[in-house]
Amino acid sequence: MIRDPETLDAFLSSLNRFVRERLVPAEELVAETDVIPEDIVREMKQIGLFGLTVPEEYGGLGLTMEEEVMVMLEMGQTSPCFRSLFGTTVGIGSQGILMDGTEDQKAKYLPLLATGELIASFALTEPEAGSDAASLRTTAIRDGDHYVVNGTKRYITNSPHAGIFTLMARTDPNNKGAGGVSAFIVERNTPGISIGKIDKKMGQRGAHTADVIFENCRVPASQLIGHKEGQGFKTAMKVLEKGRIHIAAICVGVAERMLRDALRYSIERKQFGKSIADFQLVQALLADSQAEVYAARCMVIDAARKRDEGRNVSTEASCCKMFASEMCGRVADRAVQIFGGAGYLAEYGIERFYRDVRLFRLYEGTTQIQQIVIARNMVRDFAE
Ligand code: COS
Repeated sequence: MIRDPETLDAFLSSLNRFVRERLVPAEELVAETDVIPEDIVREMKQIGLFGLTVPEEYGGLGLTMEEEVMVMLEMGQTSPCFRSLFGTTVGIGSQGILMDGTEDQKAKYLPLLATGELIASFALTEPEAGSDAASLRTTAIRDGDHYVVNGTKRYITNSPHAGIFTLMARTDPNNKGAGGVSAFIVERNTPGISIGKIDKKMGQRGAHTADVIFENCRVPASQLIGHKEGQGFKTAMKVLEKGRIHIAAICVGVAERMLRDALRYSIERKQFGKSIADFQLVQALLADSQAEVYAARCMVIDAARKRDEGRNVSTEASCCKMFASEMCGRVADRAVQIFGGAGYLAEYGIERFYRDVRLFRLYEGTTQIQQIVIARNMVRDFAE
């Protein structure tokens, strides 16, 4: 759903200018230094990127899913690390509060998240609990007015910068499944939290992940999301479901960018006396990529519209995440192929994207997890 096309178009065209004039020229610097310059972060806050999904009454832009997808298609036109900076705050880090938090919790945190004053991270994954998220071992044991949290969370995006964590922990140690898990808002400055060293990753330099370690960390009971125990896994699943459409949109945007770069190169690059774009085998690489980008774009917009209509989009969200991330990987591979030897060199930039996009098939649910979700839903729907 697009609420007001004119306002959205104005926002998207100023974002497009910002991406082209500020972010694209900074890509190499960020890749070299692993740091997004402060002035760029400031501008991202001013534009409102940290408040995209926060409702207007809490100071955000309150975008619908379809509008958010449009913004992510635009953000995909540059290195994915820029999106990552605010992605956990507008996405998985804050959505649990928005979806299941109490009015007090929303009023306290959402306005600070919307301005970017506070960064949110999503702490679900653990060393021994990745795809099998419901098996998480971090415990939160009630002790008077507090919960005592112990455990380690792994690969937590933006944890070195986070002011709050949406933490999933087991409040009922006798229930080893999803029903024993609760979600909390944990403030970074709570004693007993430490952040591990920043992970060295294959790509997405400028976006930081690290372990978050909880040692006898006393979290006030009022920080339990929705003040309800045993709901944390469902909160996490709902958050991830929305996140999967968001990530799929980014995959489409980045694929468009890589394909445009590859197309430009194929037109400029001459071999056998003509542009390599004139050769049918190169044309096949371009055409297959274009068709797949278009298919993924249509899927993501369709899923977003259905979600805005209030329909159950569990299957669609996983289809989008699976198809768009795999498509993005194929486009990256073809783009490197079109660049030939130059595709292997850092100075042409495409190898950086090739490494960056590999993550899309892994995080917020691997391709194999999306397959499980899709097939399980098909079987369930058939039986109904
Ligand atoms: N919305 C609302 N509720 C949901 C849901 C959704 N999208 N998905 C699952 N649930 C509910 C189920 O209905 C079930 O509730 P009941 O017990 O009341 O029936 C509960 O959550 C447990 O669900 P399920 O039985 O499907 O859990 P499983 O342990 O089988 O796990 C998968 C399901 C594998 C899909 C889940 O663990 C998963 O998504 N794993 C990947 C995690 C991930 O994406 N990690 C990325 C880290 S964050 S970057």
